[in-house]
Amino acid sequence: MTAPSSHRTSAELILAEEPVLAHNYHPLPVVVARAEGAWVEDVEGGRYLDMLAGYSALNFGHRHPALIEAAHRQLDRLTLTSRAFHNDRLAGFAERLAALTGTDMVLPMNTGAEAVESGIKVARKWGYDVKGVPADRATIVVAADNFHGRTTTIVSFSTDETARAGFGPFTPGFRIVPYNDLAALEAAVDETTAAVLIEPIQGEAGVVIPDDGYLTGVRELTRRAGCLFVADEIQSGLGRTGRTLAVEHESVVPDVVLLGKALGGGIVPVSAVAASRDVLRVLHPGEHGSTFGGNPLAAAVGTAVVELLETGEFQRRATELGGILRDGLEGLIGKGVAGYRSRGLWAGVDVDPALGTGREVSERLMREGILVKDTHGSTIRLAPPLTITAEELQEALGTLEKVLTQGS
Ligand code: IF1
Repeated sequence: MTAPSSHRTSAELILAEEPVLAHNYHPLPVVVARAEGAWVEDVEGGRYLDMLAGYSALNFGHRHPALIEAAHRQLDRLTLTSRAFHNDRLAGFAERLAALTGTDMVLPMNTGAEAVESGIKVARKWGYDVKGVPADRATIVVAADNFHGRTTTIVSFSTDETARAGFGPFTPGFRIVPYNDLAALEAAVDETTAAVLIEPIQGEAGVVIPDDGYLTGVRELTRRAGCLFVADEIQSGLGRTGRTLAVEHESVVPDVVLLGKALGGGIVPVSAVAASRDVLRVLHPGEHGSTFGGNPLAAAVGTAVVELLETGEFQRRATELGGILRDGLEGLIGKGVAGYRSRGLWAGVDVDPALGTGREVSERLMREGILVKDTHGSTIRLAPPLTITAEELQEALGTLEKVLTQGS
């Protein structure tokens, strides 16, 4: 008779996963049991600073009071109707989200991948119905080293073999060009192109920030070519870089904005495609949908998230604390940090490979009470909740320096 899971140790709980949980992840050996703000606590009571924040799904920290309150309130009223009926939360959410993102129509979905897939379908349909691309000939141009999700269509245009191998046959209609290369992008766009789909900053690639002017160039190029600029802000958006949307750093307004992760406040999956009516009006009843898309619980939490972002507080925090993060990383150059890229409270840190792989450094940091996630090779990603305090951030940077210089 095994102990109830609430009394098992981390090791016992990790072992219990072995036979019963698909091995599609290699988690750090920590079993989280509770969390608040920027802190998580494991089953043995160990506390960690969460410098991953659910890959930017926890921009407002774990269990932000306003978001939890909105969820509790809605749980006691109504959670799901399907879109076969109206509900009294969805229009308000769509209005507030459209205003926040400078768009005028919203298609509510659930996961980021669903928002990307919906964005692809809307762009193709816009290509056929509005641009006049011949049937089934629409192309969409994407960037190498992209990450847009895990569906078979999305991995069809991934350049990461690990994400693609064994999942073919793949969806046609995508052209891949190097990121941050306007000439290559120009050469790939033609009369069949419905859209250019890019991340304003490439997350999984290691927080790769394009040259100043790249996003402006994409905007001008897609306008000249008469195709849509679709910005995947699922990870870069909602305050992470110090602006509501990362494209704002170049004052660029895409045709379509894809949102997810933090839109659900770290409580429920909420994603959306936000665009002008000219684009989203290509969808008619019965042509697209989702059981849970736009459900009242998601809409209530999403509305509370938008209200937090309307204050500008989190964007300001990401900018101000991002300065501390950048100064801290700058001070570690040559002390185990080979290089870094950062914008707001988001950084990709290239650790000196001689000190170990990203995974090894992540495990050392975990033992010192800091949770991060490696991306590729020796790069680790730092993306703390935007609610982190300056003191907590300094503590995390101090621990990073200790791990890199003392190799604990
Ligand atoms: C994993 C990282 C990976 C995203 C962008 C769409 C999606 C994501 C820019 C899809 C999701 C997640 C997926 C998760 C780990 C994480 C991730 F980049 F954030 F680190 F994988 F690359 N667009 N990113 O970043 O959203 O369907 O997951 O809600 O798959 O391991 P989703």
